[in-house]
Amino acid sequence: MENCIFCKIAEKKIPSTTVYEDDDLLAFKDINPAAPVHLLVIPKKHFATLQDAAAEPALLGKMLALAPRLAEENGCAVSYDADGAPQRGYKTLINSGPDGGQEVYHLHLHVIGGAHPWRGQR
Ligand code: DGP
Repeated sequence: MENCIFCKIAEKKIPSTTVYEDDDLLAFKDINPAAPVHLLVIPKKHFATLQDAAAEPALLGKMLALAPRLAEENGCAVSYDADGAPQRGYKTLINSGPDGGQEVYHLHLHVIGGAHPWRGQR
C-alpha cells in the first residue's frame, strides 16, 4: 500500500528494530515506547484496521499467539512466584479507528511490558 508507513517498514524501505519476522508477520520496536518493552506486531499484508481484517481469523490468531513468545524473549512474560502469584506481564492492545485512538492505519498489535502508568488500571 502506497504511503503506508508500516507497509514500508514491512518492505524494509524504512528501518525499524525487528524482533521477529516470518512470511506473514513482522514485529518491531515502537518508535515512541510507552514502557520499557513496547513492540508492534503487524501483518505484512495491508489491512487498515482490525475491522478490515475480520475475515482473517487465522492471521489474527497468529498475531495474538506471537505476543507471549515476544514477551518471553523480551523479559516481560508472566511468571508465578512460589505462592503462585503472577509476576511481571504485559498489555496487548489494538487501537481501531479515531475513537479507538488509532494513529497508523495499518493493523498492529501493541505488546507493552514492564512498569507503565496504567499498571493496576483497566
Ligand atoms: P496507534 O495509536 O495504535 O496507531 O499506534 C501507532 C504506534 O506506531 C505509535 O505507538 C508509534 C508507532 N510508530 C509510528 N510511526 C512509527 C515508525 O515509523 N516506526 C516505528 N518503529 N514505530 C512507529
